[in-house]
Amino acid sequence: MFLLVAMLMLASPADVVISEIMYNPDGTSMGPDELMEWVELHYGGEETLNLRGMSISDGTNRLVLEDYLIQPGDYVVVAASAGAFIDLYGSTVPMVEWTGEWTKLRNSGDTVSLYGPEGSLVETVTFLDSWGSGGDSGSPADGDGSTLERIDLEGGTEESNWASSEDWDYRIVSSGNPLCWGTPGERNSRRR
Ligand SMILES: [Ca+2]
Ligand SMILES: [Ca+2]
Repeated sequence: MFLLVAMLMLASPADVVISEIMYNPDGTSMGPDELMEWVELHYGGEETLNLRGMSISDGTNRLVLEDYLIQPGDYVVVAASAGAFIDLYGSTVPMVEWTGEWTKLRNSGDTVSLYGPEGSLVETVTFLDSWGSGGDSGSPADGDGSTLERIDLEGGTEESNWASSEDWDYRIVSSGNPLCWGTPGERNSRRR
């Protein structure tokens, strides 16, 4: 019984989810894909977790997360370029460092897989550039500055659980851009 309780209290990489994806940044207002792509993770566990050794892959490239203690309920950003990200979003967004090769995310759609430190698959998101379009012809997440946001963080990775991010007012004011570049490090605008 003690062992069972102890196991339940362990922080688990399985409680980390991919919560937001910037796969096709707006080249005009943000910058090129190779600098401005990013992925946000959310941790739904109940004990502090070190993300070290967890990895993200698109099936070709793999990046491995460095030491980062994430608290229950928190978000953290994995950015293609930390410097470019901070230039655009500021330095207050929580970010985790990584080694390896950035998982260049195809703008036509791609697969993003999250792995535990032992290499076990946590989850896979296979998105298309039509996701988040809400039935319209084009999705704001496909190059217009929005991200793909996971609506229900405890829900699945299927299309119906993702939407394009909505505007953030202060960014509209400060940047003059009609879109917001997502909600990195924060609760998703489309979260349910
Ligand atoms: Ca891309
Ligand atoms: Ca977010």
